[in-house]
Amino acid sequence: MPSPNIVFIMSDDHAAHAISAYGSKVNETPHLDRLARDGVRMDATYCTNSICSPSRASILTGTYSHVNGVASIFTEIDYRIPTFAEVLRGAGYQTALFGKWHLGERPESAPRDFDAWRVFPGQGQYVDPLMLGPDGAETVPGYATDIVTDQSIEWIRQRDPDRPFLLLVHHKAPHRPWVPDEKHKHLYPVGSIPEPSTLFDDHSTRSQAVRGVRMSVADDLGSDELGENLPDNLRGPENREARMRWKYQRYLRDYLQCVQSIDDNVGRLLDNLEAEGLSENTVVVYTSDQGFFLGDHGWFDKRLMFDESLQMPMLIRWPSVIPAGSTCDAMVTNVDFAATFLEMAGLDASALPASQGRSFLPLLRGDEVPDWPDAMYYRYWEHDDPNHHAPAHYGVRTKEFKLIHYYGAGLGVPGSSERLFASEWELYDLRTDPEELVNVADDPSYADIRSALTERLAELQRHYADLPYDGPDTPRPHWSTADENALEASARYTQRLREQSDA
Ligand SMILES: [Ca+2]
Repeated sequence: MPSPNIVFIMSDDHAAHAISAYGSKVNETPHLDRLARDGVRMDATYCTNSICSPSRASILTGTYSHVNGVASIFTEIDYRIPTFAEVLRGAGYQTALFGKWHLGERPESAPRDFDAWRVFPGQGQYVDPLMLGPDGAETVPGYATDIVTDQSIEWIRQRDPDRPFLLLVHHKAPHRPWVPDEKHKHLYPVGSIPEPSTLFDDHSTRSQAVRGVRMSVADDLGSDELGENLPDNLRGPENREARMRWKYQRYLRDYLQCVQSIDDNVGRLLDNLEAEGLSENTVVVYTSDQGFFLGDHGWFDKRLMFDESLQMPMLIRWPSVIPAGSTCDAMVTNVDFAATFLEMAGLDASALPASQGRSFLPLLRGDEVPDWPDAMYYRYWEHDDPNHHAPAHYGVRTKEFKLIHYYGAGLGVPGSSERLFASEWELYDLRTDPEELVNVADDPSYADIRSALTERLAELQRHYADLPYDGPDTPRPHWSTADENALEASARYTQRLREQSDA
């Protein structure tokens, strides 16, 4: 069989629980569901650092943030660590990238290893976006999700049909600010959207570090993001419950309308592959750079290790290899993607020597893999950032438990603050508490389990050559582009937020 084409569609902040194939209670995504019906639904794909740039760097290089140097949104890709796109291109693949990059735009960090590319600077814009390419910058009229799909379809049309291709389709949607396309503005009207069961989570047993995050839908989601001013009668602590509900409906309406454009455009791309006769030997992947809180626990945004943020949706279709309508509940991470794509292309993982991932292609075929890992390691580095104040933490997730250490230090990561928080732990029993509502870290009946998980966490840190936190003098990894640029950007951002809050 000739090497397959790989179409990797990645959206930004699209949680699995906003896809009907994953049992969404809030929306319908018929075209994404086609992928699940014709391929495999991955039920335990996890992000190793739940935030945009770091996830993208981990996917491209098959490495954790402390290896590739992209620990926060203020760091940039460091090409001393090779990418799977580079390896595939070297093996004869045609390569292209359209959409969000978010790993730097300077010559040192701009996309390379692509025969064609057009990307949004930074987070990008939804309407008439500016796009950068090898020949400079240009404003492209239209709606971002349509544009990225148009560019992808056009590139497929003009490719060399005698060689396999890798196409990265990176949507900006549904990242903030949620700006839907006109044609979806009638969907999911205010008042119609079911609320999550944990919308009013009181966080009573959680760490102080988690209680301090500024990601509350009721209290931290601003009118500028919702595009509508909060009525006066919803202000004040006595109106918090009504305010939560009011903001939740508007937040989800806008978010789900943005998702609907992705769904339409995935359908358009699948139809195009069909029309080109490419469906059979093209791997189509749909994922998002991380999950997102959709009012779960009263929050928006991501960063934390709770499942809504940790889980990445992942649907994969490859008709000649993957059984249609299958599901896979083995734990895989975004660090495993690169090795998997190389194996799909018939290449050895040693082609990417820095990779810390393992190919999960055998799992996709439906093979039993007895020694597949039953635990994953997570680390969030962007400590106490000026906007969300999410604490740095690392942890281990198994099928049954999740242990998290909030160690409370920035360790020089661009975008982190210098404030040190007290060391705190959380433990969740996912067997009895799948919604992660009751922290049992200090419950004596869990002492043995906590002890075993602590050892497991240490093992994983040794395995991935990461250092546990051991006080403010803990050695600091190298942060890519080191960077005057990233540090300056971080300082400018902090200053801007200060000015906004003073104003
Ligand atoms: Ca993201």
